Amino acid sequence: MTPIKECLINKSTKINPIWLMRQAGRYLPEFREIRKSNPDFIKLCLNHTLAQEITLQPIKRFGFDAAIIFSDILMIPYGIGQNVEFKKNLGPTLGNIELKKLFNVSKNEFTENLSPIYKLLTNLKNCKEIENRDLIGFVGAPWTLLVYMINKISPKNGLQEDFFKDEILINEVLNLLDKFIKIHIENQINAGATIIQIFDSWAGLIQNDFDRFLYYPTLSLVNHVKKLGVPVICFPRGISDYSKFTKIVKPSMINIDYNVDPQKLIKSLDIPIQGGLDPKILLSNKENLKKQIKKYLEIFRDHPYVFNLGHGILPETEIDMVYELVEIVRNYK
Ligand code: 1CP
Repeated sequence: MTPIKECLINKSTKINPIWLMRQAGRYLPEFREIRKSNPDFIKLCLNHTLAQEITLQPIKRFGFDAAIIFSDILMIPYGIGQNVEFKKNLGPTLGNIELKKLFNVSKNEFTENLSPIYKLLTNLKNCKEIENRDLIGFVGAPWTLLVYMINKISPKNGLQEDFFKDEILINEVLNLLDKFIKIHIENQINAGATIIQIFDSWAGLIQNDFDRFLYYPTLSLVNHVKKLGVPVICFPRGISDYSKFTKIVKPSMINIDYNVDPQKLIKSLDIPIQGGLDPKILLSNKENLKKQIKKYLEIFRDHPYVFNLGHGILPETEIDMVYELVEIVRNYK
């Protein structure tokens, strides 16, 4: 059994399990090298040979306990026919939504559009590097995908003023997302994903209607994954009440963000926990890194815990600090 699976069933693990969000990405020189000659990001995600190489890069270097496939949460809007582009220094830009067109996309067409992702999983499943490791498939949560689809650019500077103006559009897009996210989950599991992570990176932007935007849409996905017999990890970044979220949504494991006080949280959570460390700590120094890592490992000493970050690893992170992090986590007893 893999270390993460042991943790999920509450067994004590021989080693402290570890993987990092966004481990297959821009902080790795070997990734940047591939990226240089592949300026079209969507095309790169659909190149299963290169995507496989990128997925395995962090495994070969650091021996993490899980490989997360190199793909993107925005492959779903792409798969249902919304234009998605990644412009340098601008992040993603999405095209207008033509609801009629999106509603006409069939399950087969969507699956065909994203077929290289499933091929990637099928091929990875048989790689020797994946032996005794989990293969993580993922999706964006409905809210976070809704945000990108309607806002059309990253909401890092806030949502567009008229974001909520078209109620009908919002409801229709949420319905579409529930359908196609489930298909994408099912296809990834059929192709070999052993865990699904749901990224709700912009959950912190929700101010009202938590049932409509956060709890029920996520619960619907979590139940779907569980029905397919695979564990599901939720990452509702930036919400104020992880305890309430966990009670309603009941994921197999919860990934906490770096604003959560782990000491307080542990008292109110009885499911396995992942993550927490602020990725900015990796930009400081080794002494501070050790101190901060130990804080999490000590607090979660008697709680099923997978070491990870409180958000994705930053592109400017030095490789040396990642080696140090892995060593500290692996040697901690
Ligand atoms: O070279 C480049 O500029 C591409 C950078 C890049 C990479 C490496 C993007 C663009 N996506 C990815 C891969 C990616 N995205 C993975 C691969 C597997 C891994 O984790 O190693 C995953 C899981 C994602 C998920 C993702 N994409 C999220 C959720 C997690 C998070 O970090 O919050 C989000 C919000 C996205 C959208 C996205 N894709 C890329 C960028 C730069 C962004 C964020 C844009 C923004 O700031 O709004």
